Amino acid sequence: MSETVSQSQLNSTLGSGLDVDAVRRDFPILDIQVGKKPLVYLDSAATAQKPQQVTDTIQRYYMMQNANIHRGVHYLSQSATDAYEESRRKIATFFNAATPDEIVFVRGTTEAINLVAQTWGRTNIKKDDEILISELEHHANIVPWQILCEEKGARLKVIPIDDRGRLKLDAFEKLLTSATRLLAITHISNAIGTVNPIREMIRRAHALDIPVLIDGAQSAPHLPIDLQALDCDFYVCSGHKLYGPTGIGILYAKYTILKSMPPYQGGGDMIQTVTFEKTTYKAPPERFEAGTPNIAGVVGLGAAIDYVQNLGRDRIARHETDLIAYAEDRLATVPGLKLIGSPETRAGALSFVIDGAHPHDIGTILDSEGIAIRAGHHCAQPLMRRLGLPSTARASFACYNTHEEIDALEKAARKVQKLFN
Ligand code: 7TS
Repeated sequence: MSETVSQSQLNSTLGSGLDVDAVRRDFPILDIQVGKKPLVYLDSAATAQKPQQVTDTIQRYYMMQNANIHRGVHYLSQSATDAYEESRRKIATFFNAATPDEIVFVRGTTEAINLVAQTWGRTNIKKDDEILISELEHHANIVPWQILCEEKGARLKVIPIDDRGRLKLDAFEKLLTSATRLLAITHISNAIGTVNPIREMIRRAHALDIPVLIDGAQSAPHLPIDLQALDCDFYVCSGHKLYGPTGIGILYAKYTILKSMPPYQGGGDMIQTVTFEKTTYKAPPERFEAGTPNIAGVVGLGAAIDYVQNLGRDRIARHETDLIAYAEDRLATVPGLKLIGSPETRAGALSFVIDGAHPHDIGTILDSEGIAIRAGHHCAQPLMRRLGLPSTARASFACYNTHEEIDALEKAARKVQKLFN
């Protein structure tokens, strides 16, 4: 590597203000070897690794605090309830929700979207209504709406993308009509990394009184999110992509909307009174949290939020922007390698193909070098079809990745190219 490149790498890392060596020490898994190679983890869009602060918190919860919440008068139950509700408050502050009551705990992005479709959607969507999504969506933001549309006789409309992988905003304008009842759109494409101009899109939808759901699965880990400034009606994300545990996620909705929504699941903890004749429900968020929730997951997610806040979301975003730009530059020099899409703003992930090599072969060869990427359709089959590709190889980035890891990716991609050409 030339000295100039090393210097610019150094500058950019210093420029982000993130001490990546220190960050990496918080993630013990990054020290494992794959075969005899050090692990290079470039699959954080699928799930991020967890810092020790999170795993310690979960362990401490089970060792010192474990009890069921919202029911016991005993010490442990109160302690667990306090920890659970403290996480809700932290998360509300982190995303700048108006109140913690706007935060509903769910299993993840997928469950959050299904919840909205099955409660708000079943109440508000009628025959011939339209739900507007985009060609960039993950299946989790397609299929729940399809199920709802089938049930109601409503129609799913799709904002197309251009060849650079950007939404066509002129088409978007035309697709917003008096029949549109909801805009449900991803903030960042998990497959190709496009960052959508959601603030402007929300503004335009609201000008026609159309509510907006933002799929934040890929944006919550990479961008500072201010829900009140964004003014979206729903925002959904998964804890496990945000350095938290699996099986916990967040549904945010404006309180007036949550209050208008019927329950999702019935059971314990979501009721006020039950008789065989009639049951009355608690107010949100409890109304949507039937049964014993993932208490340890909520507490662990709170620790993940603390962790991200301590590192600084702006610092993480600057570091990742550097990494993506560096990866784009380096990969572009590999003969026969094609980056998929070229949006002005990309975050979190990038996809590529290599002439003559199937993406699964790329994934396997990279794995033999200790490099973890994802190969496949990334749960975005309609996007793959639009791109004319069955699948891609995707590298995705997090606060703990380094320029050296991208050098390793470039080197391995060159090896693939040579093997197949
Ligand atoms: N929406 C987007 C944009 C996503 O990237 C994902 C997960 C989901 C929804 C669903 O999230 P879940 O936590 O409920 O599963 N994306 C990926 C991915 O890109 N690779 O594995 C999971």
